[in-house]
Amino acid sequence: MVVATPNPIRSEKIRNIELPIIDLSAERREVSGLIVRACQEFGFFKVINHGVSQDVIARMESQSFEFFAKPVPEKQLAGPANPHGYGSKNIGFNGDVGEVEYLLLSTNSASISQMSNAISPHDPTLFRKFNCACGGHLSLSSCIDPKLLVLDSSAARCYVEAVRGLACEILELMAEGLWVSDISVFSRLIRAADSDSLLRLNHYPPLTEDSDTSPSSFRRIGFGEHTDPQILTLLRSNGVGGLQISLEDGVWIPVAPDSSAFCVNVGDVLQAMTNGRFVSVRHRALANSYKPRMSMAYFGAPSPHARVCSPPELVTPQRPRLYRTFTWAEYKKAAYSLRLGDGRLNIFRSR
Ligand code: GA4
Repeated sequence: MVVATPNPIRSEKIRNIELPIIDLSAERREVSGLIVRACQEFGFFKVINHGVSQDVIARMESQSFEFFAKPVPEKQLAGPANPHGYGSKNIGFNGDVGEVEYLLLSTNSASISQMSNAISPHDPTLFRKFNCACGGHLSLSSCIDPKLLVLDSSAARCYVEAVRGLACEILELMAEGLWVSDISVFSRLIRAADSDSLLRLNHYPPLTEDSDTSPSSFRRIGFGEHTDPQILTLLRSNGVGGLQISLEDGVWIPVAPDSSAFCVNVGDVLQAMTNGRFVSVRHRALANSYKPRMSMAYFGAPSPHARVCSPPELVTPQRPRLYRTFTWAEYKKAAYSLRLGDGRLNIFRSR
């Protein structure tokens, strides 16, 4: 007879495995094969030679540090985190907390402009910075309305343009590597003008002089374990570690920090669209006790009414359809009604 242990304490193990590092400047066919393999085995990989200008990244990061260094009332000018704005410790609607403060933004222009104002209200130099900051990364269409120039010149606007481009490129490489004939089947969803993509700036502060210094305070959960609901996440962090992934319950793999790479991970929607070939893997972030960790995550998402279903090549008699068709709005509603660490995709499994 199995006797249940009251309040079992989940033991945790750390396993040191290096995530695949994929050089995007290598031969296309080879790159797409490596990406597919990484998404099947780890759901996570790093990309180098990714083409996002270090200048655009550095400007975004320094503005993020500037923002989080402000007094709380000023940060609150960005509005509450739900749906988009500044949050501290509380994550989502259902009581999840972490040692993190963050700025959550929709990547459409109106929301980015709101943040630009919160970061650098009335910065008269923004207009001048327009050309040098964006280099070749800003598309002509985003420059059309002169009223938007100051906003478009912001670091956030340039950063989002650049990472969206990179995410689309990676999604197309995935489709090619999976031998799906419609190679924009995934990328088209985040290219849509009303895509629900997000930019999230996370600041994990170090312990301060008056912090509790008991041993347990040195293993602080910055952002608890979860999977990302969207299609694809591109995460860039400063040189401070903290990200861990879990391929097996209770076993954590630390991801070595690398400020010149992007860490890419499969979200729930991509797991569903690949009919389970790619895995949306649980991960978490620990806060470093001594150094601030800053991460900038782009979550590429479909538009609310986009239908999520696998392309025909990925459904075969040997691999029948795993998930029913759903809209992103339906999925998001389910995600927000659950706790951070809850599994969500199971609700959408085909019978
Ligand atoms: C995890 C990924 C993104 O950070 C996020 C998070 C969102 C939030 O912080 O508001 C969620 C979380 C994330 C998944 C489950 C729900 C929603 C908190 C939460 C408890 C912005 C997202 O899209 O989903």
